[in-house]
Amino acid sequence: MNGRVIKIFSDFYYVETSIGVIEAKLKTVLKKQNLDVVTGDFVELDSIDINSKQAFISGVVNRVNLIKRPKVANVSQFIIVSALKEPDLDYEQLDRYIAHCEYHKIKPILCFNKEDINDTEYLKKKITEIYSKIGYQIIFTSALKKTGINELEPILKNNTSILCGASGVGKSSLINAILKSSILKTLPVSEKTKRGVHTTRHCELLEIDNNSFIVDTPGFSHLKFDFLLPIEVQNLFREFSSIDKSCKYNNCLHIDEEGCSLTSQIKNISESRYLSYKKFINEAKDYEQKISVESLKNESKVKYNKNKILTKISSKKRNVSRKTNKQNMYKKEM
Ligand SMILES: Nc1nc2c(ncn2[C@@H]2O[C@H](COP(=O)(O)OP(=O)(O)OP(=O)(O)O)[C@@H](O)[C@H]2O)c(=O)[nH]1
Ligand SMILES: [Mg+2]
Ligand SMILES: [Zn+2]
Repeated sequence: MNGRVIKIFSDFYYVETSIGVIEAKLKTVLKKQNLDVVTGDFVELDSIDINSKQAFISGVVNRVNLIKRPKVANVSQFIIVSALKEPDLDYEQLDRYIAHCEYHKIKPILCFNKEDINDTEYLKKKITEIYSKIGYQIIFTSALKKTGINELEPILKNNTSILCGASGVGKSSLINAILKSSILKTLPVSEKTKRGVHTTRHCELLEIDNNSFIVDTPGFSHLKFDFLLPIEVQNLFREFSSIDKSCKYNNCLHIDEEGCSLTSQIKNISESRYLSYKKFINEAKDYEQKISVESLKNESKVKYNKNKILTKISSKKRNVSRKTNKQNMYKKEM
């Protein structure tokens, strides 16, 4: 029998199957292989006890993808949730989430919640201008007044969607509205700041229907771009592809290089997006610096050979080896 892991609790894997949720443990062979089974994995079950609904996991189907934090496999899209207000919309944080989706090549849907709060019309217009223009799908919702939920439902159909976004934007409230239950705990923003923690802490696949799942997350705290080279950052911003084509330089960051085509194209890039871009470039520059320092250090590091310590001397200072000497002599004779 096949199924899908919907949550993990210590050694127990809860697997959704055609006969309901089965409580499974890993078969010893899998443990020996050191195979990591994560939430969202499709698995094969063995030795199923129909009465007690217990079984063993005997195999894991190859994953389409794996999100590291929270650990979820086979994700089809991210729903990036922001609040229009309370807390205020944070464009940089939103761009971080979007850029991460681009990096992982997973589709993002931008959901702006709390549209019931007064005076959000201007913001909605601005958001549409920035993000619709570059091809992102946008929806406005209110988990409180249950508006926009009917727009969200078809997007979630037949998908495994992860909800992400800062604490207090209403991710758990939205899921409760979608599932028409109060399954997830929510907390007023003021209470959250007092406690300084997310209300949502665990990771579970919630079933909307047979083939549609949604995952609540406590947001991602570490989203810096300190693992990329500066030149790679523009791949995470769709609107830069046109600049990249028109710029005469090959390795241009399009920041302040003289003669860069950015100045003629700047109207195509929104101010807040460009600010985020420059910020991420700086993070990537820190990374570039770090790896260049490390490679310098490695150059003169001691080396071990058959338990003997060899100190590596830079090639310029090293004497020419006897072998090379002989070869050179041979060359001369030729
Ligand atoms: N006015 C209004 N308030 C909302 C809406 N959605 C959620 N809230 C409120 O915002 C607060 C935070 O909601 P949660 O659903 O706990 O937020 P969360 O994103 O799950 O937060 P974490 O679990 O901490 O990451 C609660 O007080 C909700 O009642 C909405 O559409 N409108
Ligand atoms: Mg929550
Ligand atoms: Zn350029």
